[in-house]
Parts: sequence; structure tokens; C-alpha cells
Amino acid sequence: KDIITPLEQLMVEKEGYLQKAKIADGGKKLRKNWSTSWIVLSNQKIEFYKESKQQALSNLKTGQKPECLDLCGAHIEWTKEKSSRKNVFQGLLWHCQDGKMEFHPQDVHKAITTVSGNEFLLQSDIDFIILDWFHAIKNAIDRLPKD
Ligand code: I3S
Repeated sequence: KDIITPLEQLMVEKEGYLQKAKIADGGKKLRKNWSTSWIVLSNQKIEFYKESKQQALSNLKTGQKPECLDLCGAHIEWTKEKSSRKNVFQGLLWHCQDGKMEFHPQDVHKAITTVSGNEFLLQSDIDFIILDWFHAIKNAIDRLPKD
């Protein structure tokens, strides 16, 4: 059935700060620009806040939204080619829309062929921090229906 859970009801699985660089938006390559991002992982989505958690929370009250990406159909992998930094992984994900997932999980193949993805890099100098994040995101992706 077409049950789309309101994002507000999704459980936060992990949150924290990482270095983030978006390298493609809607399939278009971007100039790499590393910055610290507060990241919130839930079971179906990941949100990137440009500000500190405190600042982000007060912005939410004024209606400012973070960048929200859908974990359904997402892919992450370690990379040594896309950055000279250590502990970098890349992700390819699709935008969430207006608090709803852009596509029902069953339509994910349609999503992949019709919507260009967003590519980003995540990094931390601290090994266990980046490992925890990689596994948390990977597990969340793997738990979602494939098709
Ligand atoms: O992959 P690139 O283009 O070598 O990435 C570097 C650049 O984004 C650089 O900025 P400029 O475009 O202003 O040169 C950044 O300062 C570097 O951090 C980027 O490389 P790393 O290896 O740190 O991801």
C-alpha cells in the first residue's frame, strides 16, 4: 500500500557533525567546497543542516528547511579518488519533496532513470566517527525495500 510516513514521525537514528562537500546537484557537477554540516539520519532520509544544531533548530521554527535526501535507492561507497583527504565516502541520493518521499520505494527504478542525483562527500579525520556514520547510513539503506 502507498503508505508514506510523514518525515516528522521518522525516528532519528544518528546525528552529529561531519565535513561535507556536495560535488553534484541534479546530475550537474559542482565545485567542491568542504564545510561542517550537522547531519541527521532517520530511517528513510538524511538531512544536512548548514548551521550548528542550535542554529538549525531555531531556523526550523522560522520555516527554513535543511537539504533532505531520500535513502531509498541511495548508494554510498568509500573513495580515495575524489579527495586527497583521508576517511572520505561518497553518496549518491535523491531529493525528498515537501516532507514526502519523492518516490514510493517500489518506484525507485523510475526515480533512478528520471531524476538526476546529488553526489556528496562526507569526511572526518577521526576513524571511528566516520566508520560509525558509514555503517549507520549503509544499514539504513539496506533496510529499505529494493524494488
Ligand atoms: O577535487 P579538487 O578540486 O582538487 O578539490 C579541492 C578543491 O575543492 C579546493 O578548492 P579550490 O577549488 O578553491 O581549489 C579545496 O580547497 C580542496 O579542499 C579540495 O580538495 P580535497 O582533496 O581537500 O577534497
